[in-house]
Parts: sequence; C-alpha cells; structure tokens
Amino acid sequence: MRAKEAAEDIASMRVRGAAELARHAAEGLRGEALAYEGHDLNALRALLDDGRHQLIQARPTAVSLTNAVAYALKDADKATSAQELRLLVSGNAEAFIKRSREALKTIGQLGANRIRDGDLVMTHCNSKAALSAIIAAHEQGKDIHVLATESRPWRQGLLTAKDLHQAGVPVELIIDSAVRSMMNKVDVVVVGADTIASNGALINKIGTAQVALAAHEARVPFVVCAETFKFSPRTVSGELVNIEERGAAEIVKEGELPPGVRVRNPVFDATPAEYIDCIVTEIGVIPPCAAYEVIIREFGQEKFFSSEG
Ligand code: RI2
Repeated sequence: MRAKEAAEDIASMRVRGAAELARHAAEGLRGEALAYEGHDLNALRALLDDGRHQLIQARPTAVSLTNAVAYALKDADKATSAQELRLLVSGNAEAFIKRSREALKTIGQLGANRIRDGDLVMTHCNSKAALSAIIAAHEQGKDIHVLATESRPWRQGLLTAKDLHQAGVPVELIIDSAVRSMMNKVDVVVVGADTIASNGALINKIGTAQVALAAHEARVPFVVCAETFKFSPRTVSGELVNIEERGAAEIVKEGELPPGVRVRNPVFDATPAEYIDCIVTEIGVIPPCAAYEVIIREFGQEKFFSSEG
C-alpha cells in the first residue's frame, strides 16, 4: 500500500479509529518508501513529502495521524542515500505500529483496574483503547455490563456492540439521547480519545462532552483511554485543535429539508479537563492536568513550534 491509497482509506473512513488510522498512515509511508526502486535520494524525499502531506490532510482532528507520520519520518533528513532512507522509514513505521499495539495492551490492563466487579460501564463511539480496558476487566472475571451509545451519524456504537458481544461481554445499545436518562444507573464511563490537548481537554467523537457532562452531574467517574501518541504537542504552542466537519449527506437524505436549510455535522467535540477523572495511558494512569508533562516527555521541546508536527 502506498501513501496515497492509505490517505484515501482514511479520508473516506474505510479505516477509522484514531489509533488504527495512525497505524494505517505509518503503513502507507512504509509502502511508499519500499516501493521506490531508484537511487535518487531527493526523488524519494519528494515522494515521502508528498505522501506526508496527503496523509496529514486526510482527517484534520486526530493528532495520532500527525504523530504517526512524524514518527515514521523521524531522522529522515539525516539519511545520506535512498537505500538508507528507505530502510529508516520502513523501520520507523514498523516500530510505531509495534509500539502502538503494545500500548493498547497495557492500556487494557491498567484501564481494567478502574472497572470494578458488578459495574455497569457506559462507552461512546468505538474506541479500541476503551474496549481494551473493558474486555480486560471482563477477562479478569469481573461481572460487568456495558451500555454502548449509538454514536450518530456513523453509528459506530453498533461496531462496539458487536466487538463486545464477540468478546463475551454483555452489552446493550442505547440511542445517544438516552445518555442522561440512563446515567443514574451507570458506575463508570470509559471512552477513547482522538486528541488530548496540553490543558488536559479531550477531543473525541461528537457527543462525548454531553456524556461527560451527564456523568459529572451524576457523580459517575469518567475515564479516558489514550495512547501517548494521541497527545498533541502543537497545543503546547497554543494551537487549537481543528474540529472536522463532515457533509450533510451523513445526516439527511436529499430533499428531506427545504432548500436553504443548512445541516451542521461537527464530528468531534471538546470535553474540558474538569470533567475527566483520569487518562489511562501506556505510561500510567494520569490526571488530565499531567497532559503537559506527558507531551514534554514524549515529544520534547523541539516539537512545540514546528509547523506540521
Ligand atoms: P481508538 C474514533 O474516531 C472515535 O472518536 C474514538 O473514540 C477514537 O477514534 C479513538 O479510537 P473516528 O475515527 O484509537 O470514528 O481508541 O471518527 O480506536
């Protein structure tokens, strides 16, 4: 698979989920590097640069994508031959994919500790990181039940219900507007992340902020599961997270509304740090106010002011 193909898969949402699309981007750059059979270092650099642009523009919100691309191209400027660059990018991409899979497992183990025997767990959208924790809790022998929100308009809640059912976890599906009504019965909310900002805010699937608000009001712990590559170094330099807005066709059919009525379809929202109890990462369970330190540890100072991460 070349970078262009990977970018198309991501933009069309054939591949989705913040971590999965990051791995797909890394795989695309690896493919781009390995497909080049020439000896012209600058020609390969140009191909990779083009691929990098296509990938990071494929979806604007999940920083995991930008971070994966940066990881795959780490030290690319130091390569002195096309062959060296090819091996470097391929090795970096493989290392990212391996690291991200290991992170998912660790998050599962740590996140499971936040889920107690007998808990009713609510989750929103379809996050592999959140599911890793929920399934690990079930595998530890805890008697848990899950409420999965439908997550309009793409209805990723159906994927969550299928994933949990397949893993043997009892699960029920609810429509998004049933969240407040069901919250009094819920013991813990576990969600994933597309991006974590330096102030500890969570950017995740639209509706997450409403779930968090309802959990806060009902005094239900709200747990976020996020690999460290979902933390955004660019937010340290004050950059705001760009919230993707998708087309009206995902919400209404043609002719359902009078002409001139506009449909808004923001697909992510921001949950403030004060509604988050903890963030489960592969380097430990942290309070949201520690997001800045995670960014410094993982990305270093030099990333803060780069224009494309
Ligand atoms: P994992 C998804 O975005 C959801 O917002 C989900 O919570 C988040 O990515 C993290 O997913 P989308 O691609 O990386 O469905 O934990 O728009 O799988």
